[in-house]
Amino acid sequence: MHVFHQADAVARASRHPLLVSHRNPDGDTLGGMLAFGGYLDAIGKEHTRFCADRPGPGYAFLPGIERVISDFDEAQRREPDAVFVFDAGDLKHAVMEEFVRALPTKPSVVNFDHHASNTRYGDVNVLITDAASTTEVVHRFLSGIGARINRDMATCILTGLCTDTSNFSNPATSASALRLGAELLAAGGKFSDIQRHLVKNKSVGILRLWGIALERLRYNNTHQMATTALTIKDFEDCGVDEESTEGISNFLAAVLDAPTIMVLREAPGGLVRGSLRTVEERDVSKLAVALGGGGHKKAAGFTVRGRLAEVDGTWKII
Ligand SMILES: [Mn+2]
Repeated sequence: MHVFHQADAVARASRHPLLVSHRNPDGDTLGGMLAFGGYLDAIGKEHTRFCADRPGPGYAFLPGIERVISDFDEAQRREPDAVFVFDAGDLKHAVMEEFVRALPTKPSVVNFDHHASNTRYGDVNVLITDAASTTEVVHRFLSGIGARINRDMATCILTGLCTDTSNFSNPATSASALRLGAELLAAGGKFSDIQRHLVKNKSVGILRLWGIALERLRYNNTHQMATTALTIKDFEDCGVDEESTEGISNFLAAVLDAPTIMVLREAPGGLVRGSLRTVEERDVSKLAVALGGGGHKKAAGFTVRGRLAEVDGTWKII
């Protein structure tokens, strides 16, 4: 049986599926979960939508987002007997490892993803690494089983595509991504809503933070890498939280003439997060994996212990 039909069989056989987005959710993991949820609604399958972290207010426009819960106990009370995970390279990323193990129902796990570093942790793995987004994977699944895609599902799928292609501008923008974008617009996907809520949404504080990041940009000839760094003090000075760095690396990748870009930022709890982008035939996921992270060839990230310090004009993790 084709993997699409295996995944569908798990959904149809399940009494109560649990759909899961990864933590620090983005438009792709949420869009994938919500589009799949739309399909379950269409076949009359009661289900739960879960994300360990509350989706940011910017995602409130996504149809069905109001049904997403973040309470583990509540999710457990609904006794899910199948778990569908979207856009997470491993169960840890979805904060589901222990949760799934602890469920008395011993659920089947279905994994929808497009990350090359995916560990194939599911009982069914719908893993398509040439897809631009997990929502493209979900779309291929829905098309493959002959499901109808309504307007709301089209908006959710388009949101993931926009997120992971940086609005059809980064190297993930494949021919199939552009074709799918056109198809979703024709199906009623609300592209202008997505742009308004996820792009044209930066406050003065956020752009001041970006200003600091731009001022600190340095180029290393040996590694052919542009690097910048943001500290917790920078977030405080600009009156924004650490999450506000989302988008800086994508913005730099869209406009900066450098083969590789690394944005380092301090996070609460003595952590430093690194965000890597490349526009060339390099594989930044290898560097990210070496540092305990993961991602795609062209966009990857990692988290390490430490803090940032400027030493002789360059930023170091100490
Ligand atoms: Mn993705």
